[in-house]
Amino acid sequence: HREGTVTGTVNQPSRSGAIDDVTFDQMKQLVGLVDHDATKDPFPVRALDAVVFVVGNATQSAVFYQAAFGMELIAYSGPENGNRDHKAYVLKSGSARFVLKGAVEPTSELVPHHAKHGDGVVDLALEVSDVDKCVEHARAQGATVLEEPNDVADEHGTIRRAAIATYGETRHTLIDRSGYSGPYLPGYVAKRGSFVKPEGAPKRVFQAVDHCVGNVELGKMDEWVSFYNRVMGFVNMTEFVGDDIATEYSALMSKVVANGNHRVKFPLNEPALGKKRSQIDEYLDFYAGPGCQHIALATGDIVRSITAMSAAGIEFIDVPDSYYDDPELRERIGNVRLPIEELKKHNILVDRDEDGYLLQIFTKPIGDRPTMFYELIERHGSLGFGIGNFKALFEAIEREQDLRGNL
Ligand code: TYF
Ligand code: FE
Repeated sequence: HREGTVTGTVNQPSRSGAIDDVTFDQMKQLVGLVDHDATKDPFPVRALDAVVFVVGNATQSAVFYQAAFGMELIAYSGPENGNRDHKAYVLKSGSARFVLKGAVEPTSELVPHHAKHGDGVVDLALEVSDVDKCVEHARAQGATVLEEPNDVADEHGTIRRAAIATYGETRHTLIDRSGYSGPYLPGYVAKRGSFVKPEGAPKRVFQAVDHCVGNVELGKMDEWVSFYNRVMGFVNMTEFVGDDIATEYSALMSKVVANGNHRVKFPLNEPALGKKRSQIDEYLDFYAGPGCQHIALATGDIVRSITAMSAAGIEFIDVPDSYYDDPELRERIGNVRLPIEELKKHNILVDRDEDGYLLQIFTKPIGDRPTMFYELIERHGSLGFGIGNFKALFEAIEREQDLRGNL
């Protein structure tokens, strides 16, 4: 899937309401796009439209994402503009958009959802150019259609939308926003935050969402890989974690699917039997089912991003000194743009493959439950996910699990 031409329209939505702060070339660097002829795609995806969360307190989470993730508040929906059910805050950073929803009415559907799962991702919304074509294909391939294609309009124009079910209680809303110029969706009003960035803070902590990882039940990974292949025309990426890594170091297996040009990448994990209870089992227990495990945020300057987030109180997984002191590390990674001392100081992991290298780091879980966390990733040509780091990373994650009383 490296032949053909990059369409150039992907992630360059033409109207406002779509996120267009990052150029196609920057995006190619940041998230590792490949050439793809979208005309033959049965389910053409332009971009990740938004990551939608249900949280216990959206008003406070909106401040958290401004303070700790450097995001900018751009839109809002709530009781003041006719939405009595919940408050929703829309934040952006570069080409990435997050939507945070918290119940206002005690009878809101968000209340039981949050009681069951805690804070988490409910929707990985996708921007598509033809909602009806996508839904027709998805239905023919056996997908559950949660919302039939329909128009929603306000004074800024019309969007067309639908939704299909994916793992657990997660969905993919499909949105064509080509006829819309509002700040997000009908029902939302433009809103700025009063949060003021600290002196010296970077313009942005991250520029794009690189990938969104799903945790599914034991034995279900291949079914979900096949779902994305059949229903959404996603292709398999080569990197995967097979049995041997799983049983030796950590108890999980992982495969990655992506849309044609790799703008949208969804790794899928399932637990495997290992020495200790799998980190995926821990997630499934505390999230009460399958769901989104981590979101990787693409940055052009990982040290700046880590520094800004740490200053705001975000904690990252500690990497043992032995990772950096291993004489084979230099051999494995070759020349990278930061000295090993600098990588060590910031707990940054490095991996290299035939296309280049990547730098990555992982936060501790960001909520009360040991469920969702974030990754920062700085790509230099590599299209991978850091497979060379899995041993060190999983051992570090297991140490955190131990502290939580995991056996
Ligand atoms: O997305 C990935 O595949 C990497 C590695 O629990 C990873 O970020 C995989 C599973 C996991 C933590 C990190
Ligand atoms: Fe990742």
